[in-house]
Amino acid sequence: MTNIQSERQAITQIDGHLDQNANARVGIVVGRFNGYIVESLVEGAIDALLRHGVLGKNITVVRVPGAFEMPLTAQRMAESDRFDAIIGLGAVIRGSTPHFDFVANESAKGLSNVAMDYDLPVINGILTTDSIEQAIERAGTKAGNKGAEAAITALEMIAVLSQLTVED
Ligand code: INI
Repeated sequence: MTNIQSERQAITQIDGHLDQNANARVGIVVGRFNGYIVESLVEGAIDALLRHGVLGKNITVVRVPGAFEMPLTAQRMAESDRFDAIIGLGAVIRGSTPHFDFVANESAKGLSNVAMDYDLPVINGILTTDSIEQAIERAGTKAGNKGAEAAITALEMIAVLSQLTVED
C-alpha cells in the first residue's frame, strides 16, 4: 500500500446516519403566508420525520403569520432548550410584492443567526421563488418537496453534531 493510500485510511470521517431518530426533538416553525404551498412543505417534513423514526410526541409545529416572524419564533424555541433542531418552513414568492427581497433576506439571515447564537441546527426550508408555479414545483410536485428535504437535513445535522460534542 502506498503512503497516500494508508494516510487516506487514517482520515477521520464524520457523517450523519439517519436511522436512530426516536429521541430527536424537532421544532418546526411555519410561516402561514402562501399557506396553500407552505402546508405541503409541512406535510412533506412531517412525513419524512415520521418515516425516519422520529416520534410524533417529539415533534412540535408552531405557526406564525409569515417568514418575517420566523427568526424571532425560532429564537424563542431555541431558548426553550426543548429541541435538537429547528426547521423553518415558508414561501416567499416574488410575484408583485416589493417586500420580496426584504422578507427573503431577513428571514434567511435571522434563522442562521439563531443557529449560530444557540449552537443548534436551524434549517432554512423557506422557498424563495420568482413565481407561484416555481413554488408549487418545490412543494411536492416535479422538483420534489423542500419540506421533506429540510427534515432530512435536520436529522443529518443532529447526527453530525452529536459526534462533535464539546467538552465542558
Ligand atoms: N411573508 C411570507 O412568508 N411570504 C411572502 O411572500 C410575503 N410577501 O410576499 O410579502 C410575506 N410577507 C409577510 C411578512 O412575512 C410578515 O408577516 C409581515 O410583513 C408582518 O410582519
